Amino acid sequence: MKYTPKILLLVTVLASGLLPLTPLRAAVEPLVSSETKEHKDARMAWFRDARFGMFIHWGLYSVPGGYYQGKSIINYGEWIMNNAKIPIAEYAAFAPQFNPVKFNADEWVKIAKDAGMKYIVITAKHHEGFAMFRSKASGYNIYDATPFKRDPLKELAEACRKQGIKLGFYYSQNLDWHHPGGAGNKWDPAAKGDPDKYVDEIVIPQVKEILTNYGEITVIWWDMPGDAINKPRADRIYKAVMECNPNIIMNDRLGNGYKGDTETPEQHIPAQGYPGRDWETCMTINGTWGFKKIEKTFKSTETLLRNLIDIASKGGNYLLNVGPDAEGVIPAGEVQPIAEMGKWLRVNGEAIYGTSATLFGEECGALSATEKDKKGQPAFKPTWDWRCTTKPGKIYIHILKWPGTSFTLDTKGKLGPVTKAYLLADSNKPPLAVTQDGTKLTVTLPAQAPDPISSVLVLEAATK
Ligand code: FHN
Repeated sequence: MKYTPKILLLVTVLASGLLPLTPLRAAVEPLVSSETKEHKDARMAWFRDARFGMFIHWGLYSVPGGYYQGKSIINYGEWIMNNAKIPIAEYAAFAPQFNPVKFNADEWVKIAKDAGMKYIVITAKHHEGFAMFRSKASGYNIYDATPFKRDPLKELAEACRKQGIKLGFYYSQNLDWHHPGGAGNKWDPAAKGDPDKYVDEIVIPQVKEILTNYGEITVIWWDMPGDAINKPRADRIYKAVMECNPNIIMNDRLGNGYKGDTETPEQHIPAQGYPGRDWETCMTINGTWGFKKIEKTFKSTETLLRNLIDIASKGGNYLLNVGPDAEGVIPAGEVQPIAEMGKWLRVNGEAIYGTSATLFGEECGALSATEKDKKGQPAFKPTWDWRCTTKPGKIYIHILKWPGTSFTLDTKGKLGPVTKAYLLADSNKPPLAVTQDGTKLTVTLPAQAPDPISSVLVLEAATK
């Protein structure tokens, strides 16, 4: 067995009889080592309340929009430089063509707000290496290298502040196919360089720029960690972030053992969430993160709402992506379903925002006896009858499949006597008849569901 410093530390910590988990995290993330639970809870409070955010993938890739030399390139639009192995100089020639004159930060933020989203995370720099902000560290940025001559992140920060939306930045710290020393570009020799120089002269200065020039930035969203972000480099990046904003929420993708504050399942909803950890499922509305002209199929409002409800019922957040085009317009096919989500949330938001996870869990589905998942484990088969979220004194039953005139639930002894039951969508909220026989609870419902996708039944009761 090879005794790495981490294993030696673990052995020392266990042998010394100290609590292993906190010091271990502390050793990896030294600058938050002294954080108390109270401090962490206060730091995470807005995120836990938010439940729904907008991810924005916007970069130079919106110019080709998925096409290169007249051919449609498969896979995600923001990966076109890599998928088509476009040389650095040729790709950089998209910059003079990038003039998103229809970009309107107030409109983008309004779209998010009307959808019921509470925060935005936007790509400040994706793997292509192009900064979507005015950067002194690299001239390869939207202000200096395009005819646009504006800083969209500045405008977005201002609009978010005006409209009361939190703002976070995505930053690709490892993959950078443009700057020498960045990881991932094996097709153009011009990408060769010193990774330390790349981290010290591009990543750290740019991270400092985005965390200090735009007012309060609440999230730093790393992506695609890899070997190039070794321990000393990860430590230097982390230190820079903490110096700029020790209260920032950081995801789990910095690399080299940094667990961050949030788990980030991508394009899927974990069967049971992550009990004991904050988490956020990020997902596309269509088949790409960055804009692609060919993408015309979008998830339905029903699918997206069901996902949001499912995620909230497992204690997580939904970070739903939009990919604006080269003119700065969010495709209508993405705006329409999220606007519908907003309508539903205006009636039923009480059962999503600031809620905690289900009291039960079995309603989400079960492991299949026969089917296996990609890892060869029994596949999780979701069921879609109902979901549950809670707040002190209230249990919200999100009824996805209307059961007719009565809803029956085995409370498993997890709630006390129900003092009132009503439908959230019912403006007068007349009480519904309830019977409780041991752990069997029955609520009389109207024959028709108030909402075709999900209707929320509120039970007022103490939870055990
Ligand atoms: O490679 C990226 C991808 O382009 C996109 O940014 C997603 C969002 O989570 N993250 C990476 C893949 O995991």
